[in-house]
Amino acid sequence: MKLINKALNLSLLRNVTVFGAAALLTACGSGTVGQSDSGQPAQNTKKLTLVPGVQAEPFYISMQCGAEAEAKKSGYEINTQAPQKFDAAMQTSIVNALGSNPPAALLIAPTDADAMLTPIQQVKNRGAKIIEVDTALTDTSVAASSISSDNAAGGKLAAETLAKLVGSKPGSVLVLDTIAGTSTTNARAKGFEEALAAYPNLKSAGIQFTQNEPDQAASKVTAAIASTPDLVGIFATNLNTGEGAATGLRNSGKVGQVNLVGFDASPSEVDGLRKGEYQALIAQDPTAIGQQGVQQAVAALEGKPVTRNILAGLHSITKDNLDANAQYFYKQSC
Ligand code: T6T
Repeated sequence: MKLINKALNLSLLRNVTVFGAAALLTACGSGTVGQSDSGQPAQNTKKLTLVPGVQAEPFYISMQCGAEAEAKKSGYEINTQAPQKFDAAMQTSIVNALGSNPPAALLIAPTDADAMLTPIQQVKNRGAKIIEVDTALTDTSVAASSISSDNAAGGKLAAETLAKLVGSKPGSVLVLDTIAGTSTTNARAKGFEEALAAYPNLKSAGIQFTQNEPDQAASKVTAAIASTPDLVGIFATNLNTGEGAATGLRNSGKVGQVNLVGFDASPSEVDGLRKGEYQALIAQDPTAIGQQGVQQAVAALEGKPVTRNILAGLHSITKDNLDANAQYFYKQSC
């Protein structure tokens, strides 16, 4: 099956431009000695911190690689502090610890669109610029800029891709989401379900949450196969749900019989696509998200124009165009 490789190249969602206040550095004056007017320690004016959603995951590793390369180019330092799990309480501890010594800018992938508001706002109150990378807060007044994939469009692209794979065969389709409150995967699931309505032969078997745990995704797939004999497709909204779904299909002996469309392009997913466990992947461009995040942080700090919303590219990858899309495979190290 030939699928259109739909590249939504880095484009501007809305051309809303804000001019960041010039970073005025004063060692004394009305503020505390040794602090900039923004409230940060003066020695931190070239320091950026990246707080991803979770540690040691290829999506965020690729983002970190992009951010580090861009920071080096711009003469900034960046350090990364990632929670052990994709968990708002764990991420809050990391963000709270920045409070007494805030970086000039915090690049963050909020693990919960609402629960992360207070800790992030507190870092902002201490003078740091806030840049959202990948996920976002519901409250759009906090970040100077947000860089992400167009996740609703990604969900729609996944539905179109799955519909082409299934053809005219009637059947049910299951969506595996991560955690309620994750802005990205929730938007993908919603975009998928809305687009599915255009295909009368495909019936939704609902959206199941997996807590971003591959094991939970695997057991949801095994259960769905047992309870839904006409299951023809699964949309896994991120790499953990995808990796779990592939395990579930293997355990049930249904590889290749139930179409699996995954999101992301981790080494394990790419390997699974090669082996026929997945029929398609929607790859994001986390390296570009990291690069753009740093560019926007630097612009905000240097009083240059900042773009409020930036969309990164999405790429539909199948076995047929796998090698041509190798540049979008996620990395395990920089
Ligand atoms: O899909 C990415 C990311 O975009 C999402 O917000 C959370 O999950 C991933 O990190 C992949 O596991």
